[in-house]
Amino acid sequence: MNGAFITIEGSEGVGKTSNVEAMVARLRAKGLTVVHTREPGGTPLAEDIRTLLLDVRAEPMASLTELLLVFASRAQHLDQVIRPALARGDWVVCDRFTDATYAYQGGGRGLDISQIDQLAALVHGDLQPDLTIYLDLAVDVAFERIKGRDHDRFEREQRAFFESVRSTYRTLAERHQRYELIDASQPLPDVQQDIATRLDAFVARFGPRS
Ligand code: Z5A
Repeated sequence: MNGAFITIEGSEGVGKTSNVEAMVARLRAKGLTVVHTREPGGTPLAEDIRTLLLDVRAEPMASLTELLLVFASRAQHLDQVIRPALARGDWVVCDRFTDATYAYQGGGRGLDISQIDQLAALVHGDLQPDLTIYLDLAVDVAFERIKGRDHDRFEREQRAFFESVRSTYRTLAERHQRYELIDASQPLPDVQQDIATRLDAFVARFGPRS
């Protein structure tokens, strides 16, 4: 595989959507072919699974059901989009990947990390992102940013859930060298500049591979 695999992560409301387009545009301006995609979702079938995951319904979803749906969506996305793109030498920018599963299903829901490890090994083996841009923001500030909008099934969770999500992400950021932790409490132009600096350094390091 020749292309780079870049993910953007963070809890709800940290500004992923507000920043990912600028990241993709910056890479394209360098002449790179970039596939911009997201999880859960990224293919029609995987987007249907996303709808199942996000919709609020009367029947509560068991945490294990949630975990399996996340990985079912990911298996489809890898097969149809991510692996073919990387094999072509394209760069992939993905809004969330398996780190979100460690943060939400592991940290938030309290599922056993070894179950997530096993499913990750089954679904993507040793394929890991080359770079992860992690937007870090206090939960209270994130809540304030999203307060006017319709809340999906995850966004209805309580503060303790999101504190656990953030704390898991911060642990991952300490553990993995591929992480770039961005202070998402800065004004948006500063966040974008910070990301651009890290992205440029990564492109210089990773370079176009033959
Ligand atoms: N999920 C999971 O459980 N397990 C998994 O493995 C995966 C996902 C892959 C959907 O993800 C849900 O899936 C997610 C976890 C679960 N649930 N939650 N929560 P998603 O990524 O589609 O959903 P999201 O996290 O809610 O993302 P979002 O709606 O796109 O929010 P965001 O991208 O982080 O924020 P934003 O929309 O860019 O910004 C929010 C507001 O803040 C907006 O008004 C902006 O204008 C404003 N903003 C942004 N940046 C700033 C700054 N710097 N200053 C001030 N205001 C700002």
